[in-house]
Amino acid sequence: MTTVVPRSDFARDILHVYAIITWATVGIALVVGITLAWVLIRFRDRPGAQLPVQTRGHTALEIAWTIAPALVLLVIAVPTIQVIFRTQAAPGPGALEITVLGRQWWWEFRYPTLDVVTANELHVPAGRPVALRLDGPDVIHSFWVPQLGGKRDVVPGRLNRLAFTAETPGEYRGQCAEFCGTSHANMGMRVIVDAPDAFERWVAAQRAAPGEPSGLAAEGKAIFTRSACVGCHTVRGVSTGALGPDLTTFGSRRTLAAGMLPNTVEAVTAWLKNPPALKPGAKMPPLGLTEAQARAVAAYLMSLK
Ligand code: HEC
Ligand SMILES: [Cu+2]
Repeated sequence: MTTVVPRSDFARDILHVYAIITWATVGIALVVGITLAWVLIRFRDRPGAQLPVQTRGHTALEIAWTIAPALVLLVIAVPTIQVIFRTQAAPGPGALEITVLGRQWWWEFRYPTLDVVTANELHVPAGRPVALRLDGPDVIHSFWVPQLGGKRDVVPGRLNRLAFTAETPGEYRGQCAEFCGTSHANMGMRVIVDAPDAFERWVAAQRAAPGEPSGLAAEGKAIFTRSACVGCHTVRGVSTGALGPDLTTFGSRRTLAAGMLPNTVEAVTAWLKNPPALKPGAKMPPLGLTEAQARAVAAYLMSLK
């Protein structure tokens, strides 16, 4: 999770500017440090030393130390502005459109052209530009996946865009980068860059109708459908709530609660019993499920792949 190992065109552009600024400031630090050391030694007070020559109102000096910083700023500004324009440009045709909604304290990802909705784990194909539309219903968040792109703010009522082409399949961690309340620090995400055929398989799996569960999972489904869950969560074909993450293929996610916990039966069971105990401020209330009920519902949710 480091900006200095970029894995997209966007992240490479950012690193380029970052490198220019780093080397420019290293150079300035050296010049200033060495000059200071030289002055301290050369003009130090010695017994019987004369006062050094005093300089006042030296026009050439004044001009020099006005122009030098202006040049430094120019060296930094030109590539920075170029990169700002490049990373704001509209993505080319063929880009995959994805809507990113920042919510307290999780991420929703919608693929309007593919009819897929998921949360906290964004799948993108390697080598194809993706065009993110950043929007959000509550407060300001910031989308940041150091190796791929960002930071770009997610501002309610204002559409921001971010486009990048991921280069290498793998899993990349991201984090909300704008303080947004109690569990801001727990608002992580994962971007999973798939090879193109693996991405196609993932999309097909997301769109497939969920099978009918059996055994413990069937019990869990019965509890789910008669609980408040259905008012907040969508499971395609079962419920249409919109306050919490879409759970249609919850079992295919690697993590739970915006990257906080591994997606295991134990963690899901603990989560269902008392979400705010695991994630401070979580906007899912404890629903009074017993251990056995929570296990059954966890079995059901894990079966949704
Ligand atoms: C008042 C609305 C509400 C109700 C009722 C509710 N949830 Fe949630 N749920 C949420 C919200 C909001 C989140 C996101 C919490 C977060 O990560 O900060 C969430 C998260 C989850 C997650 C984790 C999803 C993920 O991908 O990380 C699961 C699983 C879940 N809920 C299952 C349930 C079940 C099962 C029930 C019923 C027993 C239920 N929820 C009832 C709002 C609700
Ligand atoms: Cu935040």
